[in-house]
Amino acid sequence: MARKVIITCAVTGAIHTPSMSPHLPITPEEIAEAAIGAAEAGAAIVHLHARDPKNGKPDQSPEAFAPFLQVVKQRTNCVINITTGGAPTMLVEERVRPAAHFKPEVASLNMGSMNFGLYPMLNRFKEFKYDWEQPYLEGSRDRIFRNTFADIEYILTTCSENGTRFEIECYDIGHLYTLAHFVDRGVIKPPLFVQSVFGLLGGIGPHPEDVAHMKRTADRLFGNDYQWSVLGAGRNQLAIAAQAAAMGGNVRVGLEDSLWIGPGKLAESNAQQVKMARQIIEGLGLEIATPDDARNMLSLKG
Ligand code: KMH
Ligand code: ZN
Repeated sequence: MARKVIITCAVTGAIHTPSMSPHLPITPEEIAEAAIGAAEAGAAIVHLHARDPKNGKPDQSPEAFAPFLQVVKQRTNCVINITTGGAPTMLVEERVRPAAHFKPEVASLNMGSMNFGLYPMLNRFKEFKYDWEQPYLEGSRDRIFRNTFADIEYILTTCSENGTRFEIECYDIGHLYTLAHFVDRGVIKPPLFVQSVFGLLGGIGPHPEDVAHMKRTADRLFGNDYQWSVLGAGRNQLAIAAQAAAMGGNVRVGLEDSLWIGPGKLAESNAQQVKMARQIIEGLGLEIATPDDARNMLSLKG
């Protein structure tokens, strides 16, 4: 039987801003439609952020999530994954609110503090529709995405009480060691779902050697107790997905991570990227995981 590969689709995020692409989902209706389209195209998990529909600014209030969560749950069987990363401008108490409120099967968990370089996008995007966009991107020249040990533990304990498990976002090798520390202390239990992130300024690069090193290190630290997934930022998205799928990994795509479908070509939907990831996976002779496969593989509460 072919190995099953989980596709996660991160449909909007908090990195890209509305002026960068007309296809970035902003309103609850757009976010719901994007998540449903991604699920229909083969995503087993949808990773969700919310935005203020007036201007597209990241919004972690449970009220901002409620309208699209309801629709996605009604219309799909896919695993709901709520961000606890929010935006790099937010403090942890604000970031954890929607996951604490809705108690999803999965929430993201960022494994370390880092510089989070959004500002290279300023070189490409010169004109902005909303006032908040330029200062938000510019501010990342001197901003830390804060995830202290105490912050991580706070998210872990708050969400674990509800049976929520984690998409553990590791942006560098050190984050794997931080995860091993929490495993040793029994604060997080296997099976782990390690989402390694490549190609963000401030984190590990997108070179094939970086991908291989991340996998080797995670294999050494976690053995068979984890599922490995990858996320390549921007133009690296599909190349890294292909490499990782061939190496035994799962893949994440979506407009949160890349606005593109090819060189200089904007993706017109999240589903378009999911279809591309699916083609790569099936082209390798592998199968895509259904939402229930993903629930089994990750021991989710269902
Ligand atoms: N934007 C991704 C690089 C989160 O939501 O917790 C990481 C992310 C963070 O998805
Ligand atoms: Zn996210």
